[in-house]
Amino acid sequence: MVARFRTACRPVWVAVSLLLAAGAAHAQQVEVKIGVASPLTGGGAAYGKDIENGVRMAVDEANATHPTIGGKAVKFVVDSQDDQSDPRVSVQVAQRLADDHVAVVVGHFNSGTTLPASQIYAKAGIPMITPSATNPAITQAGFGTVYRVIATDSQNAGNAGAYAATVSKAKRIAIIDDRTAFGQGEADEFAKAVKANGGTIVDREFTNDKAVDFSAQLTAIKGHNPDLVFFGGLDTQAAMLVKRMRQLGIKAQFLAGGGVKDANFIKIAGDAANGSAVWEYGQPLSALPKGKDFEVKFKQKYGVDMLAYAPFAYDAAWVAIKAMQTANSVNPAQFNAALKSTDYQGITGRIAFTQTGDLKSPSSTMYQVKDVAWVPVTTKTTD
Ligand code: ABU
Repeated sequence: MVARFRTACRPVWVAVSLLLAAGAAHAQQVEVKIGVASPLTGGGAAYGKDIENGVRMAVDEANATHPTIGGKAVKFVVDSQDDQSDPRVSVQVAQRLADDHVAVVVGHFNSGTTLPASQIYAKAGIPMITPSATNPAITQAGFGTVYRVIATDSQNAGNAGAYAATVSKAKRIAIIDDRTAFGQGEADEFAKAVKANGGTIVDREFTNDKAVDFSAQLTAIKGHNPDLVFFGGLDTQAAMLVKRMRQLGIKAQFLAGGGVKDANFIKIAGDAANGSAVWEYGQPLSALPKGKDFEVKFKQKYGVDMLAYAPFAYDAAWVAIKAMQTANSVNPAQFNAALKSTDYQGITGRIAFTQTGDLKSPSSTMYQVKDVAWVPVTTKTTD
């Protein structure tokens, strides 16, 4: 009788045991928040979504491996916040992410939002990895928690300035910038490099990042008869600017820095896009072993083409996850040391940090529009 009872009950006990085991494992699973801070509304929203998508892709891949850290099952969760590209909002967002106890933040997109937000993360002891904010000052504060997986504007716009003064042999260079921390900063770095390479700047103008009419500045620039015009600012304004240049009969070479090399620029500038040149951070994805695969996977997952900084955001998220795994801890105070000694082969290339959190071997590439497409011209890597 007893034997019959035990036999009949065995499947039930097995099922109960499995449920209890699953419940215990589930109870032990730790949720680790990965903060993402970028513009999800306003003019920079496409960039912000691109960054968020890059992070989500890394997080989904990491979760699919059923990671264990510190002896506990871990589930990474994205905590995405909209900073609206506004430095004041970025401070509120940073405080919200700190209050949410995120382990790390990937962001912000803009240099102008990253600069104030980085102070809040540093105070909270939360590592921050920007995939896109390139003003050199971001890492110069020496917080010890701030990282950047992309070249700076002293490297990228510096290359642009050296190119303009030497390779392009422009004799009369004019500059216009959008007065943001990024645009003005990169125009400053460009100007510095032009002068260091013996070039001549004949005019420097500025606008703001909301402007849609550049007639006044371009009329002034035209009066100086430049053979090259550099713009410090982002894709949409760059496109409107080059369009207006051609309407006003300015035949000078158009050159820009980062944040311009994308489909949006070509779409808005139309025929005026042809011949435009930019220096953009990193190596061409087509030249990187896993670059093409990333682009395809991104399109399959989200149904849209990646814009510009998704691969950097994806790499930033993986760098953070790997640091937690190396330190065997999701506590920022513990894994920040592992972040400092990162040596990771990402989609965008090798990621290893200097003392201040910048890339040890940053690259940047010049592209030019030919037949309605961006074509890589040359890549420079600093070792
Ligand atoms: N570096 C490209 C644009 C983002 C920023 O630095 O503001």
